[in-house]
Amino acid sequence: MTERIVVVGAALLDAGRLLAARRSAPPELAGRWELPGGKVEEGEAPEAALMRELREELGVEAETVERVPGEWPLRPPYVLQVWTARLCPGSAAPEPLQDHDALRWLTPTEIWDVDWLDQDVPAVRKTLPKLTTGAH
Ligand code: 9L3
Ligand code: MG
Repeated sequence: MTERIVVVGAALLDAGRLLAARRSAPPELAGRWELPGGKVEEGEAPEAALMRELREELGVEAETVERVPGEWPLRPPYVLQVWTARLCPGSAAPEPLQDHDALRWLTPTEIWDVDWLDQDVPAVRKTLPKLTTGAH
């Protein structure tokens, strides 16, 4: 039986822009851009995991808005699930505290200016309509 481990990613939206984070590790992923997040821990709800990851990695308080439908394969046994999210009122601005060395808020026309991880591309594509309609 193959164990399946969910990795959660955030499409963090603010003022019609999407936050992209550049990974600093591991070496094979460093320099590529991703939707920030990480592995769901045992017994943890996916949305709680995402809030925890955003706090640890970016120093922000955020809340999920809705699941981006779909699930994308990562290196087995991992699969990627994505939620749109927004900063809570009073949250600090995101900073690359851990695992990232740069952040960018991308407008819809800038979305493909960064070198997204291959595995994040379908999720980013699916998130794009939520940006252009301003719904978040
Ligand atoms: N991963 C891919 N896309 C993402 C995220 C958050 C993670 N948007 C991949 C990279 C790692 C694995 O999932 O191989 C676990 O992620 P992390 O815990 O290193 O962030
Ligand atoms: Mg991570």
